[in-house]
Amino acid sequence: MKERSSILTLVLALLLLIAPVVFANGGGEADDGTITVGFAQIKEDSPWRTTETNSVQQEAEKLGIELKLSVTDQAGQVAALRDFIAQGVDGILLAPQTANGWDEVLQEAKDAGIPVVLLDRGLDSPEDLWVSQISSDFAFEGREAGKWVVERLNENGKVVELFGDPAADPAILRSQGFMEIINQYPNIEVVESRTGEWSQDKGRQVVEAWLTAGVEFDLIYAHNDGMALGAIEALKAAGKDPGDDVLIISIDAIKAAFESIARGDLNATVECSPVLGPMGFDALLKAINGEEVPQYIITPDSLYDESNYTEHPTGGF
Ligand code: GYE
Repeated sequence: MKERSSILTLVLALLLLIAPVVFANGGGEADDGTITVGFAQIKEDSPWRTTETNSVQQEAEKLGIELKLSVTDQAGQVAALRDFIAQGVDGILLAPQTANGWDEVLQEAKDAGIPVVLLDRGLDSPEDLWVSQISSDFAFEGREAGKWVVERLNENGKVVELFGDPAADPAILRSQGFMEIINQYPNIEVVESRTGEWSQDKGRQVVEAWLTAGVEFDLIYAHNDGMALGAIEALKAAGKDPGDDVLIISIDAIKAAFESIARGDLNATVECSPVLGPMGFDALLKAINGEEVPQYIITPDSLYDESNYTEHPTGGF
C-alpha cells in the first residue's frame, strides 16, 4: 500500500514538472521543436504570384518549417491572420493586397508576441506593428521605366498607363516614380491612366476600350507584365504591330515577358523578384529568435529590353 502511494506521488510530481512545458507551448512550436509559420498570400491569377508562393513553400520545406498557407482577398487575409494568431503560430508572412486596413489585426499579432514580416508589398500601418518589409523598391522601378520611355520617345510622345490596383502600394509607387521622370519632359503626355487590376484579361479590355474610343498613343506603360501581355493581344486584334507601332514597357520580368520580347512584341520589362522565400524566412526566424532585423530589405532590380534580355540569370521568373 505504502509502495503504491509513493509511486502515485512520483507520477504526480512528474506531471507537475512537465505541465508548464506542455502548456507554455500554446500550439505554435510543436513538441518536437518544429516552427509553425502562417503565410497570408493574395488571391491573384498571375505567374508572378505563383512563383512567389512556390518560393515560400520550397524554403519552408527546406528548413523543416510547418507552413500554413492561406490564399484569399484582403478581407480573407485579415481573417487568416486572426486564425494564425488563434492557432498560436510562431511567425507570420503577409503579402498585403492593399496598403490600408491592417492596424487592428497587426496590433493583435503584436500583442500575441507573433512577429509579422511583409512580403512583396508594403502597407500604411506604423512600423512598430511589423518587423520587416522584403520587396523591390517600387518607385525606383517606376523611375527606371520613366527614363527608358524618355529615351525611346526622344522626349516626345503620348503615353497611356495601365495601373495596377490603385489601393496597392506597388501600383501607387510605380506611378509616382514614373511621373517623377516624365513630368520633367513637357512634350511627353500621359493621356490616359486606368486600372487593369494586375490582370492580363483586364489589361486587354482596357486597351480595347481605348482603341475603340479612338485614343491615340505611342507607348503603353503597364505596372505589370500580365497587363502588358493583355495590351499586346488588344493591339494585335486591332491590326497594330506591338513593339513597333506602339511601344510597350512593363514591370516584373516573368518568363512570358521575356518570350514576348524575343518575339518583338514587348519592348522592355523592369525586374521585380518574386523569389522572396529565402529572405522572408531568414528575417522571420531572426525575429522569432529575438534578433534585430532591418525594417526594409530591398531586392535589387534591373531593366531588360531587346538589347540585354538574354542576359537575365534565369531567363525571367
Ligand atoms: O508586380 C504584380 C503582382 O506586389 C510586387 O503584384 C507585387 C506585384 C507584382 O500582382 O505582378
